[in-house]
Amino acid sequence: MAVRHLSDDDYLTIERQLGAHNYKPLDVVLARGQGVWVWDTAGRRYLDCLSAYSAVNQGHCHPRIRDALVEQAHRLTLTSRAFHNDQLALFYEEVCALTRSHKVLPMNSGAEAVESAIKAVRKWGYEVKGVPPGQAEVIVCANNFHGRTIAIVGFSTDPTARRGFGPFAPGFAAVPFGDAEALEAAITPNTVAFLAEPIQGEAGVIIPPPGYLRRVRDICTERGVMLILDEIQTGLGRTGRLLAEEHEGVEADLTLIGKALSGGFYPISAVLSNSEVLGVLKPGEHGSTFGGNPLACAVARTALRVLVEEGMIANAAAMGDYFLAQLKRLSNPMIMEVRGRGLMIAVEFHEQAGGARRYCEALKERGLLCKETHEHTIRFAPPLVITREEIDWAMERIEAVLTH
Ligand code: IF1
Repeated sequence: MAVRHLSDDDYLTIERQLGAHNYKPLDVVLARGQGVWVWDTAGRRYLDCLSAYSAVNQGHCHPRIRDALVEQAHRLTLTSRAFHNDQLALFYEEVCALTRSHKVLPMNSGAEAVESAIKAVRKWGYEVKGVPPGQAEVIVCANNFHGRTIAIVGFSTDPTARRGFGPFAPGFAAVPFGDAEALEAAITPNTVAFLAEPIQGEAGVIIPPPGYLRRVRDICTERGVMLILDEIQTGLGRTGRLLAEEHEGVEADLTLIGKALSGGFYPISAVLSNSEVLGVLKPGEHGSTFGGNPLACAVARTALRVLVEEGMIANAAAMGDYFLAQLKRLSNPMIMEVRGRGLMIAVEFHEQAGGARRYCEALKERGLLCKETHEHTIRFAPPLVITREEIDWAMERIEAVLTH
């Protein structure tokens, strides 16, 4: 599509006039991406330390995924699920083999995968566990982030995510993240599932105590409660393992993936089931126009393949350790904590530092793009293809900004 050459101000003015103001982006207009690098309309280069919130784990415009998209786009893009197509079964086979899953429900956005999992466990609760109709409960964590739909923001504990959007769906209770005993105490005979992120992303890369997920797994097994792990941000290599649950050696009953499932080329998400929960869904009870479409499946198959074949997961582990070690050496009394796992890293500042946004703006001026979360924390999450030299390049700029 030919690009009309507007000035950056023109782009921002049009967005301000015609777009809903539901974001406050950094003032940079990007035009091109390749690997860890993106370029703005003036040709200035930036190292992307957000990866579109972990949707571009494979690096921007990965050539093999692009070719898969283009090749499939010449053949067949969408049939609806009223008919079969020649990509869906192959996607099922490959994603199940890779994640040791038994069944898959393909959707489009992460929130849709979360909503689909909630529908499935509720139905499982009524039909298999014997929960009285309409009484199913799902336990979630305080400071969760699982998407922006009404049901999901209804169980958010963030006032900004909830304000003005009620009334909300009943049947949810929140417990502190990282506290397995609180989960155990909150379970009732009507509890059908516990939904959690293995590491809370939006909350600021909150890593639970060692053994927490192991304990949660055991509690859910003992009490007949389905464990749903939302790996939409932590999954697909981000934390240095294919799935973050692997760090604790646990297997969820339902695992949610999205974002990097397409390497940033196309919306596709999936509910992966290690138990027969997805078996309760019968024809006509759930669906989506684009869910499981051949273009999404062709892209996802290649996105998963390059993740594994090009050693991106091991690279995320090695480069994450290196990046974290460099960041921990920063000397600035305003830094409260540097934490992370793999290439999911955060630097949290004391409130007196005046907020993380100004650091992000200063880093942007030096060619590094990152995003603050909840005022005082900067997230560093570059594509998993980053090299040691590129981290050193980033550290020069981070040191110049974060130690003054
Ligand atoms: C925004 C946050 C990150 C997610 C987890 C489900 C979803 C997300 C763990 C829903 C999506 C995105 C949404 C995007 C910004 C980004 C985000 F800041 F919002 F919270 F990554 F931390 N589970 N996260 O992180 O997936 O429906 O968006 O495909 O809404 O601003 P989605």
